[in-house]
Parts: sequence; structure tokens; C-alpha cells
Amino acid sequence: MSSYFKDISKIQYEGVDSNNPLSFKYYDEDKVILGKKMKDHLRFATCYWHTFTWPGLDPFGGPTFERPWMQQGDPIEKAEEKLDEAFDFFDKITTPFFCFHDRDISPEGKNYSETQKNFFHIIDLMEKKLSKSKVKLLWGTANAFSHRRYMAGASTNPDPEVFAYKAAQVKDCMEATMRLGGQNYVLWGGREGYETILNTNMKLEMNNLARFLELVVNHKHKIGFKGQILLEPKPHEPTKHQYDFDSAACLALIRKAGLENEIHLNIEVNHATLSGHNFEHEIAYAIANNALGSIDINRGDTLLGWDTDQFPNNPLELLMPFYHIFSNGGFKQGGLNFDAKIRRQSIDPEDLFYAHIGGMDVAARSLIAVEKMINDKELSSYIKNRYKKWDQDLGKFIHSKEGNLETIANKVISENIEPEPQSGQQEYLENILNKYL
Ligand code: XUL
Ligand code: CO
Repeated sequence: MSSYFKDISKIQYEGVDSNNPLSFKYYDEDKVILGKKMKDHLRFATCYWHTFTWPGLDPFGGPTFERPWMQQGDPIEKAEEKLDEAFDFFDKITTPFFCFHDRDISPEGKNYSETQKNFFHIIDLMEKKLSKSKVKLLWGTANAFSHRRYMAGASTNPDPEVFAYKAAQVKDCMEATMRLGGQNYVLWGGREGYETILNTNMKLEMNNLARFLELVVNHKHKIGFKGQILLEPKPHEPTKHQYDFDSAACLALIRKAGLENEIHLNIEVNHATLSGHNFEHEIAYAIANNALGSIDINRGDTLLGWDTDQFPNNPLELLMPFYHIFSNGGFKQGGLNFDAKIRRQSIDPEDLFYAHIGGMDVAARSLIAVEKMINDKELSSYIKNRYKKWDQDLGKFIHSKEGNLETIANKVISENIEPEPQSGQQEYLENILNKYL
């Protein structure tokens, strides 16, 4: 039975005037925004790895959290204890979903059969827990990057035995995800890239990665899994050059495998910033290519150049990404996974609650602001107007069968075309955003 969170009750919405730090100020799950309840728009998920498995390490120091299930003991019993605590947390924090990796929930055994036995033992228990809880599974995924066998990549490893090992893990994890009613399955490469081209056959590695995507999609159809398959971009860290660098690189891979109708993207904030883009760009790029599936919400630290995976705390940073998401229909099967960890000094059980409450409130505030932005139509009308000539004669002609370089060039002369530059009015537009927050 769970005890770690025993002093904390279910978190309730109390509004902005409440001084209770263990309450929501903005996230009112049943409040209707843009025609749907907040909880159905935001589809929050707690992530098992950072919230229950990450022990508070950094490159210079060991674990700081020392939670009961992280102590020495029988690894299966500890995994069971962690599961009890995790479900107690889900029920109290009220995220409607959670996400997991195979290795977060159960330990490796001495060979793959034993690892598989451990995994399905916990999956059986999880299935029982799910039948008694309101929480649902947003997505499952396999960890094919932590163990030393994966140091040179998983599906891009020079050794096909490593490829096969990952295939076995992903097969089991997809089947478990389906059995638990998971709505998506995520592929995050981790080490699908290379450290030095001196020892790398890039063409073969990229072909193998495309082959892996194809095997995953074939298996999805074979078992009748209705969830979305998602690929998560990340530019580097752990590997120097990753084949799944950003949304554009992931889409190139997906298209190489001919799977653009089968695989969408799971876009993470801190991965977007590490790639030299921002979250808004990655979201807008995915939407423009009909590829947005789900998001991992967190943030980096501008003073630290690595994936710090902090909880979001600034509504302004989410405003435009949310505007793009919710003005384009929002999430269907996807959602908003807190792939975020509390800081190494935040060692109390309450700290996990403060972090999620803050993240959920910040997202709720941004959603409330976005509702106004969408209803006011100020930005959408501006853009519509800026591009309006594409719906008129010349714009239509360029896209018509008659349009070719010659006929278009002839028009420049016959119609005396002399374009007049127009202001982009960036500052005017930036000022508009101010009024929504
Ligand atoms: C790693 C990361 C992963 C994926 C799932 O940076 O974001 O946790 O979300 O493997
Ligand atoms: Co992630």
C-alpha cells in the first residue's frame, strides 16, 4: 500500500485568491474553454521516469531523492512499491493520463526472457490498477538508450543483434501499451546518431532506421493497435549528431520510409530549443506538414546548454505554441506529457506536487488566453490579409496549369508588375500579444 504521499490529499481547484500551495489556481478541469472541458483539451500526463524513477543525479553527484522505492531491496518488490506510489500520485494530482518506458516500471533481468517476465509481471499489476483508477495511459515507449548494449545506437547500431534486441523490446512494449488502452506509442531514438563519421556508415544506419520504422508500423497493423505512432525529435545529447534532430529531420526519415500517413511527431519544448529553433517553430512546422501528434512539455534554462527538463513556469512561452495547437483543432489522441523533473534539491514529496500544479496552472492560463486570441481573430485576420493576393488573379495563375516560368515572366512585362514592399509590422503584432496575458 502507498504511504509516501499519505499527508497529501487530492488537489482541488481553489482559484487565484487561494493561498493554499497545494491547490490549482487556474486549472479547473471541468471549465469549458473553446467548447471543451480544460482536461479534454490539455490531456495532461504525468511521466513515470522523471517523477518516480530519476533519483536526482547530476554529472557531479549521486542520487539526492532517496525515496523508499529507491532503497536497496528485491528489484521486483521495489518496482511494485513504486507502482503503488505512482498510482496514488496520479489519483491525487488528477492528470488524466500517464506515460512510461519499459525500463522505468520494471528492472532488467539476466537475459531478455527474464527482463520480459519482469516487465509483464508489472504490466499485469498495472492493468489491475488501471481498472480501479481514473487515470489512463497516454503512451508507452521502450528505453533503448540507457543500457551499455545501446552505446552505439539501437536500430542504427553496427551490430544487427542490437537492432534485434531493440525490436524485441519495442514489440513487447507496443503490445503492453495496446493491452493497457494506450492512445499512442512513442519512438525516441536516444542514440540513433553517431559520435564520429570515422567509424560510421551513415547510409546503412539511416536505411536501418527507416526499416525499423516500417517494422513498427507493420506490427501495429498486425496486432490491430489503434494508437498513433509518434517519433520524438531531439538534436544531440546523448549522441553528437542525431538522425532525428528536429521536426524537419524526423519528417525526412518518415518520408524516406514512406510512412507520412502512419507516423506523427511528439514534440518536446527543451528538444526544440536545443536544436536552435523554438517550440513555436517546431509546432508550427509539424502542423504545416500535418504531422503534429503530441507534446512533451517542459523547458530548458537559457544559462545552461543542456536538456534540464524543468517544469514550464511562464505562460508567455506557451502562448504562441498553444495558439497554433488550439487554433488548428487541438489534440486528438495526443496530449501534454510532463517530461519534466524537479530540481535535485527538491527532495520532499510535496515538491513533486508543486511542480505539477505549477505546470498545469501555467498551461491552463495559456489556454484561457488563447481562447480570447482565437475568438478575437486579430492574428488570423492579419495573416489572411497579408496573403490575400494569393487568392486573386496572379496568385491563382501561378498555381494553375497555364503557369510556367515563361507565362509568369510574360505577365511581369505585359502587366507591368512592380511589387511595392509592405511593412511586416512585427512590433505592432508583438504588442497585440501583451493584452492577452
Ligand atoms: C529524452 C526524452 C525521452 C522521451 C521518451 O530526452 O525526452 O524521455 O520522451 O523516450
Ligand atoms: Co521527451
